[in-house]
Amino acid sequence: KELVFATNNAHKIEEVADAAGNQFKILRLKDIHCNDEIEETGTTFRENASIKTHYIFNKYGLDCFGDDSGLEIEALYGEPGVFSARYAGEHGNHAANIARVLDQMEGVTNRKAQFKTVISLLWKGQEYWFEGIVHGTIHTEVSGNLGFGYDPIFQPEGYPVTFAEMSLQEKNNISHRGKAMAKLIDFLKKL
Ligand code: ITT
Repeated sequence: KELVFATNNAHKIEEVADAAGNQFKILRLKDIHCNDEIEETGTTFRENASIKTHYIFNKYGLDCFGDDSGLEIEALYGEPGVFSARYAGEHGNHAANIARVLDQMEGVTNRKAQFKTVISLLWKGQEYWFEGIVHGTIHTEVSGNLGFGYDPIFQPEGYPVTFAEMSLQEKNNISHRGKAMAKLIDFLKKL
């Protein structure tokens, strides 16, 4: 099975390729010669995941899946949420996004947060969704330099380290994306 993964995020590609193993072949946007930035105008992860897959299907007619994800912090009423990639303004400026979160969380005792991923799959004209959540807490400073995005300030429940201090495989075993991917793969295997 061949599937296009509708993302421009190289870290997501790495994690997803690892989660998929050799069970199906993932094509990157550059493999189908697509350099487009897909505009995310939705207000939920589900809507944005759907926007990504519909864009690719409408333009190329290919089966594909897309991942929309983000960090939801309880004390910030679910922010940054769908704005995770552009919380400090500029899309994908992870250092600035982390700085803004740490700033907002200064002096806040409730450090609870969750990462969430919603995957949209467009398969033979039908859409399916798969979700994954991991609970954890927000650190008061960065630790670790692996992973991407908010990984250096997110400590998953039950572990003594942040996602940025875990190998890709360790993170995939417990992460929001790892869980959503496991559901997607399970579904694809049954087709
Ligand atoms: P695509 O839309 O092209 O897939 P993106 O980076 O814009 O890539 P999102 O719109 O889903 O992806 O934004 C997700 C943001 O949430 C991402 O840029 C990170 O800041 C954060 N994020 C998502 N998953 C994460 C993870 O596993 N670890 C750390 N931060 C994550």
